[in-house]
Amino acid sequence: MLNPPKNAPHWHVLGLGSLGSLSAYYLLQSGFTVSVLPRAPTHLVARTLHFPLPHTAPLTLSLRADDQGIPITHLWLTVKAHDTALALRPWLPHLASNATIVCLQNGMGTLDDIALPADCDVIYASSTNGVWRDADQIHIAAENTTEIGNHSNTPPEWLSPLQQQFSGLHWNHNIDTARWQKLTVNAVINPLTALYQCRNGALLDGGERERAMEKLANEIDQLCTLIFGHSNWQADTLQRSLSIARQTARNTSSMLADRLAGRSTEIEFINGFLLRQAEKYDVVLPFNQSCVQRLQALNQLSQ
Ligand code: KPL
Repeated sequence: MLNPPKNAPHWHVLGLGSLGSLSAYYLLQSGFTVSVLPRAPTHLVARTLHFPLPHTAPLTLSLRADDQGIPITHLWLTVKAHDTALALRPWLPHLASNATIVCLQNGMGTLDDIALPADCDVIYASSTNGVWRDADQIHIAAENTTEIGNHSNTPPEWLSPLQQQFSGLHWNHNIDTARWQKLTVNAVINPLTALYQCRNGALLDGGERERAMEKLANEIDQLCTLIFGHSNWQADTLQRSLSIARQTARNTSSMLADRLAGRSTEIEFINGFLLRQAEKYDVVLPFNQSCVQRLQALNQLSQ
């Protein structure tokens, strides 16, 4: 572990799923102090997590939420898209007016209806790391890249020490494009892995599953071309999805993991978000719609 950087912020992590746990681990390894926010301020948690990282011996990490007096100046937000409003609400009064919020979640539109402090700085992050959690065990199936940024060219000071531990973490001032690219890949891989109940790599069957990927991707490219224009959207959603499915072949997608655990999935904020955009542009995405409906039905069964 490194020495704490000068004037290092204290980080609060909300959402100890796979990426949240891994982020907390990297923040601690970079020398920052970290607290985990429990789901309700009155509810203290202590978690022990196991990280069989490729470069280190397995290790156990304890995180505490024992400093509730500290205002939240730096929040690492990794709750599931559909849990965001509920998980964040009790902490809103504790957020500093100029808080930095790093939002590392699948999906889009998660903060739309939340009254964040007016001066807070929302930084989005988008990761293609293949990570999953099984009880307190974190499994890293693929260390890829994580783009992080707002619209500024200058990264915050805390990024540099973090980058030394968080492999593949890059500042990207054009984060919107990165987020759309991630969203579209998630919209192809996640619902299909959840419906076929297969790992990412098993979508690459040269047959029915790949044809389903193509149908989703074509509809999505049709929509994104309308939103961004031909010159700004490369219409390569299928190629990017095939490539990520190959790179994360052994991974259980987050949507399949939710489904297997009997939890609600993020479908409303991934393909559901795309359907809401499609409505605004007066287009229909029939195959996306049918995947959303099938997953919504499964969400209802899990409630
Ligand atoms: O983001 C992912 C997810 O599972 O949510 C991918 C990149 C598809 C890796 O599994």
